[in-house]
Amino acid sequence: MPADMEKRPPLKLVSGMPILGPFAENWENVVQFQAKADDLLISTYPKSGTTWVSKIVDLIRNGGDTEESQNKAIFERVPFLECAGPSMPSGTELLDKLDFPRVIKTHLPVSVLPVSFWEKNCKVIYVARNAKDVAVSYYHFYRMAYGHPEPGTWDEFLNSFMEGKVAFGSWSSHVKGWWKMRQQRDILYLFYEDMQEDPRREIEKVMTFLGKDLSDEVLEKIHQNSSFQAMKNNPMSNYSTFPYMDHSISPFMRKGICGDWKNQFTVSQNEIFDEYYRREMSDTDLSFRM
Ligand code: A3P
Ligand code: EST
Repeated sequence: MPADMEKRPPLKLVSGMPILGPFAENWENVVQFQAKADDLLISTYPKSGTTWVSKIVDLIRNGGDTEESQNKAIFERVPFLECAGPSMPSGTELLDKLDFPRVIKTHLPVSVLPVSFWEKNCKVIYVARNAKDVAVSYYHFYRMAYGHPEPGTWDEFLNSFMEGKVAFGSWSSHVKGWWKMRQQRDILYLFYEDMQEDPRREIEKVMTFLGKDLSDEVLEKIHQNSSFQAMKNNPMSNYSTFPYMDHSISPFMRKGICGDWKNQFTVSQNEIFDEYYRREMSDTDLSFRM
């Protein structure tokens, strides 16, 4: 870890949204970011399948060429717009050097997305995952990725999550905001649970959205190469080459399943969470499978 890095800096607020300390320092560059009309945006709340769908998109775009997809790590092929930290290029710097057309990752809610994405009418792929599995996955990510504040105990983290006092704020506002926006914009709204249920079907949805037509053979290759095991074993997609993460605490590619929350929530936490969930989701037709 570089000497100039504070291991667990506090979150900061940008336009009312909590964000990682170093990200807040670079915020002006994010606000000013100039999207191009052919940029493809991959948007998610953290831990909802961002890396998985990034890998699928990357493979579809290069026609299933696994060699090309291997020449750089996924976090370099699909730069993270608002990312910034000591001794590393920021997301906006990486994007300025990237060949067009670009694929861009973001965790920003609709309310703070740089306006140029709306002005240029960029295509967006949004992935949502059920709140309970997101909370569990996020807790383990906070533990392993320095740069996040101390998560505290699981119970403390779960309370912060329900209060929206975690990086990127409230899960419910995020998923509902993008769900509403899909009626007005060119947004493909996917669910992690559907990707688990039938990855081939969801890969085909992405292919159609990108205006591509690939053979069954290529689609099968993409399916194999984007499976949990293949990505976990692949240094270009398992974040093992990324600094500031301790995979011995919890690997980035952790479990990759639906319903892991059942191993983490107590009966009482589950009751409290269900109450929170009913409250937050009473004003939307968006629904999740747990
Ligand atoms: P778990 O912590 O539940 O295992 P993100 O990329 O948005 O940070 O999301 C990370 C989560 O997606 C982790 O969840 C990770 O294991 C899971 N994931 C990543 N690639 C996957 C794949 N190919 N199939 C299923 N799950 C995957
Ligand atoms: C947060 C969410 C995410 O989906 C990916 C990453 C990669 C960049 C990470 C950040 C994160 C967590 C915190 C850091 C940051 C780079 C420096 C910072 O310490 C590890």
